[in-house]
Amino acid sequence: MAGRLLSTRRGVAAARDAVVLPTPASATSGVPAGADLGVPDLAPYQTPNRIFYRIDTALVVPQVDPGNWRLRIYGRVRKPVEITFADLLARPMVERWITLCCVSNEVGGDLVGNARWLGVPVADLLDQADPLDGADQVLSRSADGFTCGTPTAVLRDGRDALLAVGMNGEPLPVDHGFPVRMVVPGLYGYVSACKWIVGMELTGFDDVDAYWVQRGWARKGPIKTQSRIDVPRRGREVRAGAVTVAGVAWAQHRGITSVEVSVDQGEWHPATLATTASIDTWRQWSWQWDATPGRHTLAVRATDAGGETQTAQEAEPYPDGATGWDTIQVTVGPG
Ligand SMILES: Nc1nc2c(c(=O)[nH]1)N[C@H]1C(S)=C(S)[C@@H](COP(=O)(O)O)O[C@H]1N2
Ligand SMILES: [Mo]
Repeated sequence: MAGRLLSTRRGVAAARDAVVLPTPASATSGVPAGADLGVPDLAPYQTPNRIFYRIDTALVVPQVDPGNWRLRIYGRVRKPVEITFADLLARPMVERWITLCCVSNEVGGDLVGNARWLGVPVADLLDQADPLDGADQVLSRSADGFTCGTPTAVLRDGRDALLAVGMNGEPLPVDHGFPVRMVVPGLYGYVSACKWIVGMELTGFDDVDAYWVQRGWARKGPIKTQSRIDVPRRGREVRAGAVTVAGVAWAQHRGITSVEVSVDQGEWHPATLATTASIDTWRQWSWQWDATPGRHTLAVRATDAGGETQTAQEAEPYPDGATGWDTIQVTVGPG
């Protein structure tokens, strides 16, 4: 049994190594000029695969052989679809920068990352299946039994919802869903980012609850606007004088329009925003602080393109995402 598991793992790793990713019909650039401020300890614009956060309900990472992989689109559709991995790779691919985040991320937490994904637009596959009216939920099924429920309308509203096969220029890492996963800008992972996906059932939100919804999390999971202070690092002492304060802010598919910092509950100072590939990713920000000796509290808040500023009201991640301002204590020593 253990021997078979090991050989399966080797087989899937070898199959992954053999995948040749197609050239996208619609490509994106590398890290855009000005998107990465290069501040030490600030999360890089592009999160490398090896440090990208992971959330799995499965105790053992599923090993899915792309040679046997099938995606079935079924349920309330006029034309059920079944495609192989080769079929999927032969379809026109798009490449996009998309920031993924977890609903269980605490304010200031690190369950968020930004990658360049390569994949097939979900909308094209749904069009082919031709959903029936009233099929308002796409229930994605993973090879490990996990399910995600995504609003059908969101998948068809023109955003870059992808069935991804590539992450940061390589085939999806096994841990991140090889051979195929879904990625949807603007929704938390638990309602959209199904890894090791093998099925998409068109159904209704009233008919079936997905995995985390059965455990009390919200049916719909649009992401909340968030911002985080990365620099100075928590607990780090700095010298009086010019101190760089920096972090990231995200409001996928709405976009971040401003970030502000406040010292000791004083006035809000506008931070400088880095550039970004699109409204579907986080943005780095920085602010120059003229720090005076003593203990200080720094807080950050972001405003999205809808004009909504993050609320100060603190909420737990459960059941639909944390709110509140990331706040850190900094000790400033003599200059
Ligand atoms: N099969 C499967 N897909 C899954 C999950 C899971 O546990 N199993 N977790 C979801 C959650 S809660 C999130 S936030 C994202 C995380 O994706 P990552 O592990 O690649 O960062 O995957 C989603 N897709
Ligand atoms: Mo998540």
